Amino acid sequence: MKVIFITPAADIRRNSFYRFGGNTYGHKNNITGPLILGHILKNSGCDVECYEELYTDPDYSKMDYADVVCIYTMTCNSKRAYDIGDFFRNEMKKRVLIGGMHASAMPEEALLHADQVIVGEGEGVIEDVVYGKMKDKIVYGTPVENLDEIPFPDYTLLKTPAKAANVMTSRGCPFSCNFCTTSRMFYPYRTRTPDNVIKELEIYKKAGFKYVNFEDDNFTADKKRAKEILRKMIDNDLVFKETFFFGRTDMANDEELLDLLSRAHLRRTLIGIESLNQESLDYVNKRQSIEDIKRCGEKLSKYKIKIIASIVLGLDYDNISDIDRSVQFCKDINAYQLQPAVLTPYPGTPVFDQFEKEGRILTKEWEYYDMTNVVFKPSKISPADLQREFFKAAKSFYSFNGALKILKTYGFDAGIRRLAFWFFTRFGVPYFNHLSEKSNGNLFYRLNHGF
Ligand code: B12
Ligand code: SF4
Repeated sequence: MKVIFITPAADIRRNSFYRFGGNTYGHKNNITGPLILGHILKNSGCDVECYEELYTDPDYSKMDYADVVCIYTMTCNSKRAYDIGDFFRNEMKKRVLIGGMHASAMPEEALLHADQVIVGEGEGVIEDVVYGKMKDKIVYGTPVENLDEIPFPDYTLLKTPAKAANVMTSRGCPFSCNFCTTSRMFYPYRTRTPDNVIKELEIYKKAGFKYVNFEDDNFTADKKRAKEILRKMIDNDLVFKETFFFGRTDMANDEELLDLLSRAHLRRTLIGIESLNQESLDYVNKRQSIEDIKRCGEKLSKYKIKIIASIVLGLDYDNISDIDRSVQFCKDINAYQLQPAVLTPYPGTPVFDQFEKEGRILTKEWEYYDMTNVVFKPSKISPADLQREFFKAAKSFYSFNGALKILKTYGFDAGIRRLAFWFFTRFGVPYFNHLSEKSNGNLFYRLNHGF
């Protein structure tokens, strides 16, 4: 049986300008789910191909050979996923399965574009669904109990480019911030043993990957286990050129951990700073103090770990000056990158339920749910001002002088990348102003003139 997996990208992410910008942001990489499920199906005798739309446009009209088409969804690419689903079902007469983050929160909606929808983790059910043994329209997967028992992502199935291999050493997170989707989709928090992770890294080393990303939602949640993995990486010569990971400010309380992270080349980390307003941190249930954030900034620079500082814009207790303060703080700690994220009420999260109840959701056009657009009514700022703040934050952080500083500290490649950000972020506010006066139904116009 021939099975095709597709990871769609929203329309805006498939234009050349965006793809060029994406390339300056990081190394090409892929979500692991389709490569794991594909591996399970390959082991059962299927012929599997996986495609990822972020970097190239596969020609679906030539895929008449497929028996089953499996499509992943996150919220912002769900419209594109549904279009692909409709194309394969209606034009190519193929069987379509849909799964992933968004379909798991909105299975009835996804079912309008698929023959079957799988909710949650797919490992336990994918074979039975593909071979027609489970016929329910909506199939509920159960969380994998022992993550060491599932196959590794199989990159030989991937027909589109990947420069970095993504590794999930755990699933979920022991915390439960109110805007977070993953700690709910992947529940409860589970970990793999260090030896199992090392076996996977050996494969990527042999395959010639220079970069690896630890895409765990919170790699350092269990510090003892993280340290064990890092020691084994160092001892077994499994250190890559650079390994990205998602961390949390609490990792700065453990200097032995920071030293190991640095020695194992886990030297680029995304940290959820979220806000410098303690009321906001408490409101999102972050369980993090301003002191934790400050200590983290200092300690990580001591160990040469680059911080990608993520701040959330539009929290209920934040006003414009709180946002400006957060951006200034990220500059002060010389963060390597800033990731301003507009608060996004993803279906399935408490913040979605709250805003829905309060009538504050402005639109359910899911393609705008990508953390760069305002899709709800903030409590202290107007929607248009919040949108403008997003572009202003990026512009103010990515200054020309900041780029020179990064060039001096981290070298040529990092400096050039930063200069590209400086260039792109100049256009944000004019772009918003231009679209917000163009009455063609675009989101920015509606944010400015009302829905
Ligand atoms: C790697 C990653 C990326 C990579 C690659 C993504 C890509 N090519 O699209 C990069 C960095 C490029 C990226 C970009 C973005 N990402 Co991203 N990303 C991830 C991350 C960290 C890991 C994915 C992963 O491997 N998960 C682990 C595996 C085991 O899970 P899985 O892939 O979901 O697969 C399981 C199930 O979903 C299911 N399943 C999966 N596919 C299918 C298909 C079928 C048919 C079936 C039946 C089942 C099924 O079974 C699998 C096994 O259990 C997730 C967080 C997370 N924990 O998932 C965020 C995440 C998916 N990203 C997110 C977002 C918002 C984005 C961006 C919009 C960010 C931005 N502003 O630019 C973009 C959008 C990109 C796009 N495609 O349009 C959000 C999505 C939230 C939501 N509810 O929609 C997440 C959840 C992170 C978060 N903030 O919470 N991302
Ligand atoms: S710490 Fe990060 S991964 Fe964990 S619940 Fe909060 S936002 Fe989600």
